[in-house]
Amino acid sequence: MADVKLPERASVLIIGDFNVGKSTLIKYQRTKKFDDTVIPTMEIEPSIISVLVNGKKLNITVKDSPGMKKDSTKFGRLVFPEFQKCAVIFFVYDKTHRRSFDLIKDLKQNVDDLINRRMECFLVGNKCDKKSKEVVTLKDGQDRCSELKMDLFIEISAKEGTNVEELFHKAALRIKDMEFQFGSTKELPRNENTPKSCRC
Ligand SMILES: Nc1nc2c(ncn2[C@@H]2O[C@H](COP(=O)(O)OP(=O)(O)OP(=O)(O)O)[C@@H](O)[C@H]2O)c(=O)[nH]1
Ligand SMILES: [Mg+2]
Repeated sequence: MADVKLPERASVLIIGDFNVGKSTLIKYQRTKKFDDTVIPTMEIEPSIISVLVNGKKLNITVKDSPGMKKDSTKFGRLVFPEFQKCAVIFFVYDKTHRRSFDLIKDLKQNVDDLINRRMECFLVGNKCDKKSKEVVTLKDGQDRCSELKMDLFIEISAKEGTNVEELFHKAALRIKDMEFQFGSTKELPRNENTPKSCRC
C-alpha cells in the first residue's frame, strides 16, 4: 500500500502576560485536572494535545510561551520564530488582572506588524471561576475582540475546566478547515483575504 502522507500540521501558540494561566490551561487539557504546582515558563514548550473532532482524535501541537511584558525583548527573540509555524494564537489574559488585559492590545499589534499571513487569533479570558475578584467583564472581552478584529472570544477556567475542551476543539476545527482549504497548514497564504470583522 502506498504511503499516505499526513499534512504537516501547524501549531497553536499561547501567549500573554505572566501568571495568566497559559501553562495551567495546557495541563488541564492534557490531564483534565487542575495542577497548582506549575512553575514559570522560561522557553517555548511544545506539547501534543489530542482533541476529538467529529468522533476522531486529532493531535495538535500546542506551544506554551514565557509570560511577556510590554515591549518585551523575549517577544522578538523567542516568540517571533513561532509565528511562522502557527495557525492559531491564543491571546490569554487573567480576568482578575487588568494589566494582563491591556497587554493584549500590544501583543495583537505586534502580531499584526510582524505577520502578514493567514492565522486565527483567539482572545481567551482565563480564571472565570474567580468571580468575586473579577475586574475584566465579559462585555470588556467581547468589545476588545471586536475592536482588535480577532476571530473568537471565549472565557474559561483552567481550574474548573470551564470551556477548556471547547476552546481546543474550536482551534482544532479551524486548523482542519485551513488544511481543507489550503491542503496543509505548513505554509499558510498571505492574509489579503482575512476577514476584517470579529466572528465571535
Ligand atoms: N483560580 C484560578 N487559578 C488559575 C487558573 N489558571 C491558572 N491559575 C493559577 O494561576 C497561577 C499562574 O498559572 P500559570 O499556568 O503558571 O501561568 P502562566 O501564564 O503559565 O505563567 P508564566 O509561565 O509565568 O507566564 C497558578 O497559581 C495557577 O494555579 C484558573 O483558571 N483559575
Ligand atoms: Mg507558564
